[in-house]
Amino acid sequence: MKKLSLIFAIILLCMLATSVSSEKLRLTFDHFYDGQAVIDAVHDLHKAYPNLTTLQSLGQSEEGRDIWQLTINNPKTGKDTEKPGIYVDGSIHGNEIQATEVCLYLVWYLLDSYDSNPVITKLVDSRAFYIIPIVNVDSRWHFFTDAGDYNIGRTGMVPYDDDRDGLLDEDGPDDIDGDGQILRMRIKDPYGNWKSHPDDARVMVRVKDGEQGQWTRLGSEGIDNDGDGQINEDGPGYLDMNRNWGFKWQPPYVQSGAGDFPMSGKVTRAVSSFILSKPNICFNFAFHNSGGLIVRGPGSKLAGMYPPQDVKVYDYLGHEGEKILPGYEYIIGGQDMYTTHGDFDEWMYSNLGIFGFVGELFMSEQERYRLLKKNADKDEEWFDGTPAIEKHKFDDNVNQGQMFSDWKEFDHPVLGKIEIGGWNTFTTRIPPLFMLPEMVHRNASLVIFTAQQAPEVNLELIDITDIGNGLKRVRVRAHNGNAIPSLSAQAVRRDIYRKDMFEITGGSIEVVSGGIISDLHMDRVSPKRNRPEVIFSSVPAFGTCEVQWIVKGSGSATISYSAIKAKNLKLSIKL
Ligand SMILES: [Ca+2]
Ligand SMILES: [Ca+2]
Ligand SMILES: [Ca+2]
Ligand SMILES: [Ca+2]
Ligand SMILES: [Zn+2]
Repeated sequence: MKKLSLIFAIILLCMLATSVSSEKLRLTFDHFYDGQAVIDAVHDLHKAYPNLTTLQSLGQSEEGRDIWQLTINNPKTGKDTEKPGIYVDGSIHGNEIQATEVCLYLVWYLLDSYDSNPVITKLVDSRAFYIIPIVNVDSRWHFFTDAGDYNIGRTGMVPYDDDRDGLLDEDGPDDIDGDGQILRMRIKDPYGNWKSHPDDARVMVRVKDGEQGQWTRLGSEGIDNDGDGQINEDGPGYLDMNRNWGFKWQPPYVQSGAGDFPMSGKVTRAVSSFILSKPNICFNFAFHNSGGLIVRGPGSKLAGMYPPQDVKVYDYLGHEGEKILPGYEYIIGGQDMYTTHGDFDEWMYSNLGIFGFVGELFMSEQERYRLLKKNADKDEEWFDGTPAIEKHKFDDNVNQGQMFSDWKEFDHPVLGKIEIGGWNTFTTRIPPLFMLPEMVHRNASLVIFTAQQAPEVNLELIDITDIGNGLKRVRVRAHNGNAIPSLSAQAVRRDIYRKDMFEITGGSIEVVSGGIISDLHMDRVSPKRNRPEVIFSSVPAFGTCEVQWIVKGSGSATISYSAIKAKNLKLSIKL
């Protein structure tokens, strides 16, 4: 009897064990992943899908944290570098936290849908995805552990003397009331520029000329740590990792946060070395917040104009993106927003010829509390696209007051009686949690749509014609039905990569001539002077590249197409 119950117990345990291990990993997006939770999530994903993923640390940050990079590739369908690569990263600005959730969701969604959704299965089998969920690992970590606010923690943790007094990071914001957040300070002042809003005392409105003031705003919560008469003048950092890249980098007096020299940040260097090891990357997404934008370069006039063929690629994907992300706008950074030097995106495109978008996640306009018409007073305090009073009503009635800490009196050691209050840490640039699932899904969908548009080349024989004197003319066509070309026009004009290579080989043939067909119908060919058996070109977006050879001899021959950013192909023919 005892034996029997023992056997039953073992059987039961085995059943339990299998039911646990066969359960699919679920990542939920009803919360933000703090520093350790992100590390756990990428490791769990790798463990749950060991055949489709590789996980590595690219090196350590300034504070010694690993920069985790996860690759999604199915080795059964080829090496990752033999497929078009899509690079996705998040949180190069550490306070722009939801960028990481988009990366995690994308990874989870692709892996979870593999095998069950044929669209995703096909995509994962034919592309390589390179994901770095957190670039600025230090600052995103601090964002969750230290008292912070939505604007703090953009920097890489490289000590920097912002006020040039010889001391590094000696006076940052302080949580002086101990509530775990850095909020705003204000002081009663009849000569101040602000007064309370008549309908909502939490909101301040700028006074009109001649009007009596009520408040002066004093900026972020803090004290004068070093006694120099200024408050919060030299906070932690300031290396802006998205101004530190090596294309037309400008020093800090031109571009604040640029660092001492291009690629001076440990993380910047580690990420760039990784990218240089994957020449198959054809598109990149770098997620930031906020604004609801799909941004392309050029970020500054120094980058010059982008070639029109590449602009067409950007426009096609950008306009589709606007439909995938309702309310988001596709814009040109340097023209429609502000000038940036040394940013990642420009380095990727201008130096490496890799297309890319910056995804500015979340529009504060979504926190509206009004009908679809703009009727707000322009003098009110606004947050991005939303007047503060509307945002308060949204918070009160749609988010049950979780977004704002009401003004409270506080005895400041230097300023005396002040008030501390304002929008909480996880607001303003960051969506309320109930909006997070849709945000991550729609943005991952734009990545997936773009990945589907990676170059996919088909090679076909047009014809083999006997042209007399023992010569045969062989014509082949490479066709790309997708929006991303096999090489960007930037890559071609700057000679960044070896071009796509068409080659004809065969035991008993001699290649007499070869070249790119410039007009198939008019039989126009640009012959190649040397080694005509090898022809270099690229396959445009939604287009074709046709080549021809004149060969002597007969028997079987092979035509091969080899590309850095598209799959290699072979065609066997009989001459
Ligand atoms: Ca200083
Ligand atoms: Ca500093
Ligand atoms: Ca505080
Ligand atoms: Ca100070
Ligand atoms: Zn950013």
